[in-house]
Order: sequence, then C-alpha cells, then structure tokens
Amino acid sequence: MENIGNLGHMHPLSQVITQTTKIFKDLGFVVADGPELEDSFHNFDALNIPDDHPARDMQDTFWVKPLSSKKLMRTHTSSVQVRYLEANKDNLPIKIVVPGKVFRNEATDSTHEAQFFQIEGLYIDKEVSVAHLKGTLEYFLKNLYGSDTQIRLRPSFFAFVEPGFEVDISCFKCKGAGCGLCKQTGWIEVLGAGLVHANVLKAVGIDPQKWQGFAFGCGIDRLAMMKFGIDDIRNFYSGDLRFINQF
Ligand code: 2U9
Repeated sequence: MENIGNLGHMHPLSQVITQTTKIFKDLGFVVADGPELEDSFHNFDALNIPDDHPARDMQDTFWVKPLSSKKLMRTHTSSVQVRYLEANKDNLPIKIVVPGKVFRNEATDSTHEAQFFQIEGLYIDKEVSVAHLKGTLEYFLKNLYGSDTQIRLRPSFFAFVEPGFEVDISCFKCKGAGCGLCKQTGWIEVLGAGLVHANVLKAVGIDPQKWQGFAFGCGIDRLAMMKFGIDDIRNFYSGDLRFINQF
C-alpha cells in the first residue's frame, strides 16, 4: 500500500468528544443519543422554558417550516435528556452523558458558529446534592486539565436548574497567576451546571419529592479551542486539511 502514512486521524472535535465521554464512562455514565430535529416540547417546554419565557431569547432558534409544526433544530442536547427521562422514569436512578451537535441562529464570528458541539450530563437519584455535582465535575476537570486544577462554582441562571452555577477552572496556562488566556483573572469559565429544576421532573412525570438530580452542559468547541490553542471556531468546519492535519 502506498501512502500508508496518510491514513488520516480523528478530527480535533471528535478527539475531545471521545476524551470527555470516556472520563464520564469511567464514572459509570451511559452515553445517550437523540434527534437533531426536535419539537418545542422536548427542546423548551419540558425544560421549564414556556412560550413567552425570556430564556427562549438566550438561544436563537432555527425553526423549521411550516412554523405551525413547532419543529426546530435542537438548541442544546438537553432535549435528549428529556427523552431519556420520559423513557426511563420507571427505571431510575439514571446517569447519562449526551455529546452531540446543536444549532443556534446567531451571527458567526471567531467564537460563534451556527452549529457547534456540546456534551451534557444528567444524574437522577434519591438525595442528590450540590456536593455530588461538585465532586463529579472536579473529577472530570482534573482528568481533563491535570490533577492540580482547582474549580469554583459561581451562582448563575439556567431555566432548567435551581440552583444554577457557572463553573470555572484555575487557569492551566499560568496556574492562577494571571495571563492573556484567563484575562488576568486566574480563572477560566468552562461549563454550566445545577440541580435539576422540580418543574423539569414534573414535566416528564417524575415526583420531585422522591427524586432529585444534577445536570451540566459544556461547549466542546470551546474546550477544543483552549486545548489546542485555536483562535477561530470556524476553522473546525472549514474542511481545510492544512488546519486539520495540525492536530
Ligand atoms: C435536563 C435537565 C437539566 C443541562 C445544563 C447547562 C447548565 C449549561 C451551557 C454551557 C455552555 C451550554 O454549550 S453551552 O452554551 N449549558 O450551562 N446545561 S445545566 O441541564 C439540564 C439538561 C437536561 C433534563
């Protein structure tokens, strides 16, 4: 065979998806999958985002014609978790991660694309607390960024969780001293998370008095950009071998 050295390799985004998914599999999470073309119940209503909720503006949506069908390209992979809960509500506890492509109707620039990748996680059990969430995310982020990585949680709002947090890691480049990557703060925001909102559990027929859970979401493209030092998200989707072959 000629050119055996040119067999190719995994795309940098696939590399990060494989690496992050493996860490959660090691913790006993199951990988779940679902449709990219969704309905508004699974993408919005069941996630405590009703029709008139301002949170719908946070995720500009590609609606599919006819608009009366209420079909859309999923804006997050949370819709897959909703489907998994519906199918497994009599089969709890559950522990899943969902990597996949999502779509947002917004202007493209070096940090925004109309399609990008997320990995989201969901754990439902009895008596789940923020301590379980923090321990799981600490394990994940220490595995990904090194055992000396510190994490911190800051309060934030996502309609589908309460309380909600943004999660930062200590800067892996300057070790917290302050540099260009962390904008002199020593911290880098890497994901969002929280305890699953009682309304989400009710929407799929689960009793929030009996069951609780945590959830988190993370942008794969941003992780890959930081890992490989890539400054423009559009490179991932350019199909340019001069770019791809560097990773
Ligand atoms: C269910 C219940 C709760 C998933 C979550 C986030 C917080 C979050 C963003 C981070 C960057 C997405 O890629 S991003 O824009 N996500 O901050 N996601 S909690 O919560 C869920 C999901 C499913 C049933």
